[in-house]
Amino acid sequence: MRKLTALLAASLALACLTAATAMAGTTLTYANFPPAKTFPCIQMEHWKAEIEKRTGGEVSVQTFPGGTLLSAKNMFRGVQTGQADIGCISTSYYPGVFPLMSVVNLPVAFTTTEVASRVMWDLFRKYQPNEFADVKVVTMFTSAPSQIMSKEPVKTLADLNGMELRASGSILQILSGLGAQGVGMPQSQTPEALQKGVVKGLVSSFDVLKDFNFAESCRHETITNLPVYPFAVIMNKARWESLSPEIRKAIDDLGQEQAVWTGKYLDQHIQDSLNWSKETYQVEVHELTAEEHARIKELGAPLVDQWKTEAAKAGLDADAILADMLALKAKYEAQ
Ligand code: DTR
Repeated sequence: MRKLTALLAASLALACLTAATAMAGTTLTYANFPPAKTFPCIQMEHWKAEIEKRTGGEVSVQTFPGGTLLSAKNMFRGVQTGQADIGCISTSYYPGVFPLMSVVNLPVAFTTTEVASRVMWDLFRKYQPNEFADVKVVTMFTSAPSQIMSKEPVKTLADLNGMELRASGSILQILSGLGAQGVGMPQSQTPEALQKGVVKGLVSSFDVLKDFNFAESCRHETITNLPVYPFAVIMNKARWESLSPEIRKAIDDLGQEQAVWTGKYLDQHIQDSLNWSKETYQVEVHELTAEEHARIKELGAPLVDQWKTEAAKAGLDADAILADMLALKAKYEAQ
């Protein structure tokens, strides 16, 4: 009898707790490093709205753009330790930490963000890389192909000689091959570096001309089609495991859709941003010759071998991963 009473009391307590949790709902904090207007934050707000809708308001997401909760470089650790439930990282800001997914940062001439983002997500799903073992991956996407934005014109590659340009990841090495001086830093530090003259321009996708108003100081844009930067949205593992199966399903169902949505948004926004920059600041767009594009390609080639060596050191089947990436790229480009 006493056992039964205890059991009843325990079930009652559990029922009350469950009801209280349901009433209180679940709040998830989501940290991001760049300002609210930029595409990593636009996609964050889209994800928030979708998850709140799909869970019927049971989940509410509290977003923290602009590094207000975690900065670019603290993001990975901050999510692992639970300072934020969710965080958005640019894997290129963590050299050597993501041996598999950094394949997406290689110079393989992605032409759209949508294709690159689809490829990245599929690769992640297929390989479930160990580098993300300590966190739950919510979605992935990339930036658009990278171009040069500078104060002084870069009309030919020779104009790059000695020019300090902010970049990250594989692009730094290509820049040094071109005679420029790459300065590695997260995007969120670029406005100050440009303003102080530490750098004379940057290498990124054209969305930043409008979203950071870089068009005002960088009136010259040179089409280089350098690599895309990979991004991952990650969640604290224990927090993930504490969520109900229904909430987890809503999050999982959104993974690929979110990657595609972000890709489409950015592809369109690149065009809008460039048009806006031409109208507002009369920026000039410079095209390089076919020979100069070939030179850029040549400088990128050793990066593939370097990536393979690093990936093999991390115990990965580099050839298979690379072949899969190229096959996925071809498949989505054909669609
Ligand atoms: N090009 C990468 C990624 C990137 C492109 N646009 C934005 C906006 C905000 C943050 C990052 C990015 C980079 O420059 O870091």
